[in-house]
Amino acid sequence: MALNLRHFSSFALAFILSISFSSSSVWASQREFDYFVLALQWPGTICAQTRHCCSSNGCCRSEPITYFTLHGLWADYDDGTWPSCCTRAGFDINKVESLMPELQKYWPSLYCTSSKRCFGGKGPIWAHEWEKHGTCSYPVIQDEYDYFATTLNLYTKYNVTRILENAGIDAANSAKYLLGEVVSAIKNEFGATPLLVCRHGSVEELRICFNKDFSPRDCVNESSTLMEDISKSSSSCPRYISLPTYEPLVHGDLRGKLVTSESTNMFRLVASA
Ligand code: U2P
Repeated sequence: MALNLRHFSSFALAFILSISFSSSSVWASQREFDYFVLALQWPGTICAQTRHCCSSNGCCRSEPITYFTLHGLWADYDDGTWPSCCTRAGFDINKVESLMPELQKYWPSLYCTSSKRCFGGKGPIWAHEWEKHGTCSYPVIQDEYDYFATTLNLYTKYNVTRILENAGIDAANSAKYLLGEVVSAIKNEFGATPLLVCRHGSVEELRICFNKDFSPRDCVNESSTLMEDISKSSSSCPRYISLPTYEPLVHGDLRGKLVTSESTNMFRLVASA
């Protein structure tokens, strides 16, 4: 029995060691990142392409979203590449339960298809972003909660929608803004050059970048040698760009809107009686 116990404890020890060794070797397999990209999406551009609705889709809310929403916080290399899926720490929604109201409001999926997870299967956008990018932001970001809390903090601290509004750049279907005007507005307030991604002249993404101590820094620019970044640089935007709005898509889950408009009508009826 004593022998068996000894065997069991050496087996347990070997097992624990192999787990910790394999997870640290995952860290070691991709070198530490250089800087952060905070990627924001413009729902007006993305929702205009969304063809159908689902309850988890931000495009299907009763009111159109007229502020930049979060895409993700990415750990990138200076050469324009990035590590991905660095550990096997799978997304656990329970760990971010307390952040849910903010995540739902500011970090909704704008697509109906669920997102790819690192080691098989699909999940919400948060699972994709944590597993693909968050697990690579060690040692600055320590765990899943830290990843989402840090991202929400940066998003709130550097309110890009407000910065643009203060510069007279608003969500509008007909207005066109000079690309240089948009870049300068961000640069003046944020202190570093952003990167814009456009689709047919509409802003699809706006990215701002940070050093590892979260001080603002310029995003990787067009001089990058990578095709991926060249196609995704501000050069994908024409000289004049827009921040369009959209009509919320209608689906079976729009009871919120019906209730609101019914109650508004009721209020009007009462008020006019
Ligand atoms: O641009 C297409 C997708 O590539 C990933 N990306 C892009 C630029 C960058 O600096 N870092 C980066 O990770 C993003 O992948 P996703 O998170 O969407 O899977 C981006 O959408």
